[in-house]
Amino acid sequence: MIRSIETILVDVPTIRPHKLSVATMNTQTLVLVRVQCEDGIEGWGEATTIGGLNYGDESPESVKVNIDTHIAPLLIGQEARNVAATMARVRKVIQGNRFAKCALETALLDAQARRLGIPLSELLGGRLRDALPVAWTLASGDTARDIAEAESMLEQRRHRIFKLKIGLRPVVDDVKHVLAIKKALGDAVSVRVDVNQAWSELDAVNGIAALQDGGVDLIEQPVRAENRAGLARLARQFAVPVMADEALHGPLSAFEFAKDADADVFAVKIAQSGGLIPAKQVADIAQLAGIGLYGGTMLEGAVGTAASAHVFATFGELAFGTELFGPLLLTEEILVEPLQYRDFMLQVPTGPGLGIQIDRDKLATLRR
Ligand code: MUC
Ligand code: MG
Repeated sequence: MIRSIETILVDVPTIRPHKLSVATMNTQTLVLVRVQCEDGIEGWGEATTIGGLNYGDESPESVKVNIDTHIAPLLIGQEARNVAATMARVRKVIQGNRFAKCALETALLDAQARRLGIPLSELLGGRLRDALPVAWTLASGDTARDIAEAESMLEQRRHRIFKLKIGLRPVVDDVKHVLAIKKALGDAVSVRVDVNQAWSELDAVNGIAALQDGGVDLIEQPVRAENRAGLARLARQFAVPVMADEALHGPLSAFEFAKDADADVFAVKIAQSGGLIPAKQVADIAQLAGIGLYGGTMLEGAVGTAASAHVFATFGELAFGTELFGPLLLTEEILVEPLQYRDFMLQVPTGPGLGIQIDRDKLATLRR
C-alpha cells in the first residue's frame, strides 16, 4: 500500500549560464518525488521544467502544489503494486500536468521494480542496450567558448555529438556561429541545432538551407510547436532531418505527426510524454511510422535522467542517440554513486529499480 508521497524542491546552480531562445538558466530546480510504501519499499521520481514557465505550461512549483494538493490524496492507501491501475485512475481524473504525472509514475515504477529486484528497464519490456550515446549542448552564447568546451568534451571522450542552441539572434548571425563551430570541430563530429520554436517558416527556410550546406545534421523544432503543417513542409523540403520536440505532448500528438510523417525524427521526453509508459508509446508510434528516434531531456537531474535512460534502453531504434547529460550541467551531485559517463556513452544503471541511491545528507542541505 502507498503510505506517503513527499515532494521536494531542490535548486541547483548550473556549471555555466545555459542560454536557450526561451530562457537563460543559471539554476535548475528539481522536483523530487518520494513514494513510501507499507512494505518498506520506496521509489523516487523527478520533474524539471526549463526557466520556470518559459518552456512549457508547468513550473516546479505547480508540479509540487498539484501533486501535494490534488494527486497524492488519490494515491495514498492504494495498492502500490498496481502501478498501471493507479496511473490509469490518475490520468482519468487529473487533466494536463504531464510532468507531475511523469514524476509520480517514475516513483511508482521505481518502487515496483525494486520490489521485484529487477532494473526498471526490465519492467518496461526489457533493455536492448546497456549504454546510450549522449550529446552535449553548447549554449554559453559565445562561439569561442563553445568551441573550447566541445574540444574539452572530445578530449575527455565524453561527447562527440553537439547540439547548439540558437534562435535568439538574427538568422545570419546564428548560422555564422554554428558553421564556425562545425568547421572547428570537423567531420567526425555531429553538430545539430535546436531553435526552440524561435523561427518563422521563412527564417527556417533560409536558416536550414545554410545549415544543411554547412554539414549540420539535425534541425530541432525550428518553428512554433503549433505549426505542424510548417514543420511538415520543412521536413519535406530539406534532406537534413527535421525533428519535432516541443510539438510532441505524448502519444496523441505523436500519432498526429506520424499519420502524415510530419517530422523526420521525434525527440522523446518522458516528462513531455506524460510518463514512462506514454514515452514508450510515442517511441512505438515513431518506429511503426518509420520516424527516427532521439532520447530527449528536460535537463533533469540524476533521477529523471536515470528514468529516461531505462526507457530509452528499451527502444529498438535510436539512430540519433540521446542528450541525457542533465546531471553534468549541475554543480551538485545528489547520488551516492554518480551516473557513469564513459566513451561518449551513458551507462544504463543495472541495479534494481532506477539503480541509483539518493544521498540523503546532500539532499537535506540542498532542499528549498
Ligand atoms: C530542449 O528543447 O531540447 C535539452 C537540451 C538542452 O540543452 O535543452 C533541452 C531542451
Ligand atoms: Mg529541444
